[in-house]
This record gives sequence, C-alpha cells and structure tokens, in this order.
Amino acid sequence: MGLGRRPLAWAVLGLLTIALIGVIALQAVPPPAIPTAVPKAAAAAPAGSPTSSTAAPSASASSGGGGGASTTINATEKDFAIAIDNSSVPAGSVTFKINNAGPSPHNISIKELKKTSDTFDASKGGDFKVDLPAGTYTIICDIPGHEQLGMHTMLTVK
Ligand SMILES: [Cu+2]
Repeated sequence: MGLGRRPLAWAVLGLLTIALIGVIALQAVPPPAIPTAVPKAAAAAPAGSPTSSTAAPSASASSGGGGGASTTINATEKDFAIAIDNSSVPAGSVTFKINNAGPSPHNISIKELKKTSDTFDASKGGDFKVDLPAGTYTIICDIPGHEQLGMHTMLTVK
C-alpha cells in the first residue's frame, strides 16, 4: 500500500511545488508594476497647471518697471557725416560721446529740441548730455552748411 501512495504523493508534492513557484512568480511580477504606476500618478499631480501658471505673471511683473534710463551714444563726426553707434535708445538721460575726426570743427545738435553741444575742433571731442523724451529726432551738426553736406542722422527714443 505504501508503493501505491508514494508516487501519488510525489506527484501532488510536485504539482504543489509548481503551483507555489507559479504563485511566487505571479506575486513577484506585480511589485515592479506598482512602483512604475506610482511615479506616473505623482507626476500627474504637479502637472496641474494652476501652480505653474501663477509663477509666470510674477516673473513678468518683476521686469515691468523701467524708469529713467541712462544711455551713452558714441558719435563720430567727420567732413561731412555723423556716425552714431546706437540709433534706438530708451527715453531718459542720453550722453553723446563726441569724437571729431575732422578736419573741420563740428558739434552735435538735436534739431527738434534746438539743443546743441559745444563745437569741437579736429581731433577733439567731449560729452554732450541731454534728457530725451520718447520720439524721433534728427541729429545734425548745426554749423552752417554742414547738415546739407551730409551731417545728419536719425535717432529713435522709445
Ligand atoms: Cu559740422
């Protein structure tokens, strides 16, 4: 009677072992799946735009303040032309750094405002500081005849 039962017992044990391995294997698979699912759910929550959209207005508000700017423009004059290195500047204090590359004496004048710098001889120069509101200005040399000979250029202030 022991001979008949033992093969059956081994077979049952074998099936139980296979079943146990199968259960262990099935249980081993789900754990990796759960960790990947949790990060996705966690990542979805921060993506809720209300928090990220509130950050953008505060960043643009900090850059909004723009008051009296102070700008320098290098102005090189010669017979007969004016070259400025910046033709579009913010409203506010503007300093022209004048260099007369000669040979005639020259100056810098804001035609619309009738504001004129000192006149500099050849190889001389100096600063000419003016307060410019927004607008479009004609920069000339106001020595008679020089504008007509070509000493004029445009400056945009905004
Ligand atoms: Cu001139």
